[in-house]
Amino acid sequence: MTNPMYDTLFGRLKDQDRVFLYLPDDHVITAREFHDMIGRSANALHAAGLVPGDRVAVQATKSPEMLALYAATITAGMVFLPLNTAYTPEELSYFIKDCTPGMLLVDPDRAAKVQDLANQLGTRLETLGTGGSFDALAAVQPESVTPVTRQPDDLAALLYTSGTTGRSKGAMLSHDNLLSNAQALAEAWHFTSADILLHALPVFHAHGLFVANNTVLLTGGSMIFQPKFDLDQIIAALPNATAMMGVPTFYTRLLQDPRLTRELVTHMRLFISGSAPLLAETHQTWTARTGHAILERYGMTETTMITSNPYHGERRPGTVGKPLRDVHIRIVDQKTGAQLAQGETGMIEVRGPNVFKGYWQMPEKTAEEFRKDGYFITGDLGKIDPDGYLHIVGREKDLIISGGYNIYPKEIELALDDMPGVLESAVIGVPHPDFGEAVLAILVPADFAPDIQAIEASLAQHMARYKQPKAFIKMRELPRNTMGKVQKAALRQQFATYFFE
Ligand code: MLC
Ligand code: AMP
Repeated sequence: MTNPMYDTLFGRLKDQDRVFLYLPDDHVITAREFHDMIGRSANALHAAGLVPGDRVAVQATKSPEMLALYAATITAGMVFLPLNTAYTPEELSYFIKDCTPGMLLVDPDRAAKVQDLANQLGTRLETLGTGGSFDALAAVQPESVTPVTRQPDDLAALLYTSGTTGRSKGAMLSHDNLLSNAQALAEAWHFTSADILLHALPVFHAHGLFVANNTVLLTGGSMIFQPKFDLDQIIAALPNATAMMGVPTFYTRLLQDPRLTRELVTHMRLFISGSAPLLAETHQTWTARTGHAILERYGMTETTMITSNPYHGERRPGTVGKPLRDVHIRIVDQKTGAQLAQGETGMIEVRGPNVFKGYWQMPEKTAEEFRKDGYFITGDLGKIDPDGYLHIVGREKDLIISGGYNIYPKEIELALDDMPGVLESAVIGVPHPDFGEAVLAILVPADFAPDIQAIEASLAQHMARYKQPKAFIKMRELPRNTMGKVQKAALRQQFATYFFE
């Protein structure tokens, strides 16, 4: 084997004239054409002087070019580092400083905003997409490519996950991590070359990037590749697709549309949900409306997919199913690490070929999150029922999951505490009909009242839109326990029925 991911996933596109990507406006890209795009992009990375092991950081709109760059980076022996398109230049600067990429690629209309940053850090900046400088470089390269030799444990991707205490951590994922997971998922979900996956997720996270693309690439299917979740586009595409992967918001939004009927989805064989809890009620309503039981699965950036409900057999609402092939989970006492009896609730820990290689340049942080016997501590709380299904019952980590995006309250609290008129703040996630959870900020005013509009305007300058609180509340003081720690659980309970305008 020379390059595990090329050999198993990307190389097989070569010389095939079948459609690989169905794009808006009836455009298609065949497997052969896509392989040519990979070849040209990989050769462009080499021509730009990048060498194996270099990080290639990308903050760009979802497009076939971006997907080809993912495959090209790995084929060229480099490490793909996608970044949320919502990040502000200020947020971007942390990642670029931390991972020191050989190249940063952004959309042409974003280049002016990040040029200063690239200059300051001495990072090579290129633009990706129509009229982009990288596309121009790739266009003059040969399409034939020689994959750079890599070992299964070599890095393929670096994906940042936010830390509870502030600093984001880059999760290092190897060829083998990603391939073993693609193989387990393809088998568990019965993907074949006849599948057409409706792909409307972003490609800067594990769900849209690995779970969706790698499973299809491995099994030789094709994708209806949509730029983002758009209800009309999804409804239009469903009759031509066989499978869809989405976050719960996809399903709740579709359920609100009268066009979602049994007839619309007769061609579909599988609906998959993950990245955030799917309410049992959504599961049941979906089944009643469409005749399909949504298959819920559970994963993390650090581990890619861990458990899945069965393809054949009961897809149990409110559970995330059983461990995937070769993946082991256990429930332990949070403090002692001792394994708990079946049925008891505790920390979920996971071990297997899917588990990442550690956090980029953070050996101590990595050591803290692993047990000595190799189990990774997820930060999620769960229990296993008598039939072996995992139930996620909460999170030990202070994390909000809104529409499938992770938001760390600490990051927002630190920004709010610096605002004029704010003595202190607490940020919590409360139930939201569209996003599952939404960010609510509770402010304790100092000696003068904080100006909420000014705070919103200031946050908008520095912070991605999805992290910004959807509502603000003022309180005289925050509830604290005897140790002086803010009681977030009490706040979540108090505002559980908060009505978002
Ligand atoms: C958009 N907004 C959000 C938001 N998405 N706010 C909070 N949470 C979100 N997830 C903001 C917008 O900026 C906008 O601000 C307003 O909310 C309404 O936007 P919208 O047009 O309704 O949103 P839309 O663009 O349709 O996006 C919603 C979404 C999207 C759910 C389709 O967020 C999405 O694709 N989420 C998927 C995330 C994902 O892939 N997660 C996987 C992580 S991997 P304004 O300015 O209008 O107020 C992982 C591992 C695993 O977790 O297990 O899979
Ligand atoms: P991320 O770090 O973005 O990969 O987010 C991973 C987290 O998403 C997990 O630790 C869980 O808390 C959550 N998650 C993923 N899938 C599910 C699911 N099906 N149900 C509940 N939570 C989930």
